[in-house]
Amino acid sequence: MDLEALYDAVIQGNAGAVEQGVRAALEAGVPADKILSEALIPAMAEVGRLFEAQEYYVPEMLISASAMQAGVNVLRPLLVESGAKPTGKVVLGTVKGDLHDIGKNLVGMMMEGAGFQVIDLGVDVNADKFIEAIRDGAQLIGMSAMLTTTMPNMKTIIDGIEAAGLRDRVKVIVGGAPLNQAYAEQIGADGYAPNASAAARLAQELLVR
Ligand code: B12
Repeated sequence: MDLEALYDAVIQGNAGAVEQGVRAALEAGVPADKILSEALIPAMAEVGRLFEAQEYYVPEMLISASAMQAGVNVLRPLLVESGAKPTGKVVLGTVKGDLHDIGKNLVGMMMEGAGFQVIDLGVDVNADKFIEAIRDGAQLIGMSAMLTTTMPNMKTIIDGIEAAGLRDRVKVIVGGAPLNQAYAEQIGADGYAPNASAAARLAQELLVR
């Protein structure tokens, strides 16, 4: 299956075809990051466009998300491959009120691939859980938000970390489709990255230097 057929299979929400297509592409020598960036991720962007155009509704979005996940599961071992000893402890979570986790999961995989120990707090994560993770030794936290309505919760969490007296113990990075560098600065984060590989590079810059 070529990358275009793979793209279509995600949009159609055909998890079996996506899984097979990813395996076939890998066997044909297509690199894992190319399969992600040229088929799976653009397909989800198209699903978002279809949702906005009211051609897709939440169930279709969910079915496409599962299909994408089936492909990502095949790629996972290749993305996290790293012989290195952990270079730092990273804690990730999608912020309170937000259930989108595909992007965060990819960030986790790229971070593991870059040699970090990654602890994933899941979705709908509040300040208390991040604070506990910092007390447990997290050196960097990465927050994800995909909704304009949940973005402000990132600031609430940063404020909570500050109020707990822990802000200078941890680096905070943020990401998700509605965010940008200016917003990250506005809420007092240490950095923003637009995609998973940039997120791993940013974590390295902030921690390993
Ligand atoms: C799949 C999907 C869903 C699935 C999520 C399944 C899952 N397990 O994640 C389901 C069906 C559950 C869903 C529900 C909803 N969704 Co939705 N969803 C999407 C969709 C189509 C794709 C998101 C995705 O996975 N993209 C692919 C990944 C790889 O990209 P990414 O998440 O952006 O992540 C990358 C970067 O952002 C970055 N990154 C991400 N996190 C982090 C974190 C850090 C620290 C860093 C540095 C970087 C980083 O790196 C990632 C990898 O490169 C988007 C459309 C879109 N264009 O994004 C809409 C979208 C986000 N959803 C939307 C909406 C409105 C909803 C609902 C409110 C719909 C409803 N009426 O119920 C609900 C909200 C549920 C909730 N409380 O969270 C809107 C948001 C609009 C807005 N401006 O707020 C969008 C944009 C669709 C649209 N165009 O209208 N959704």
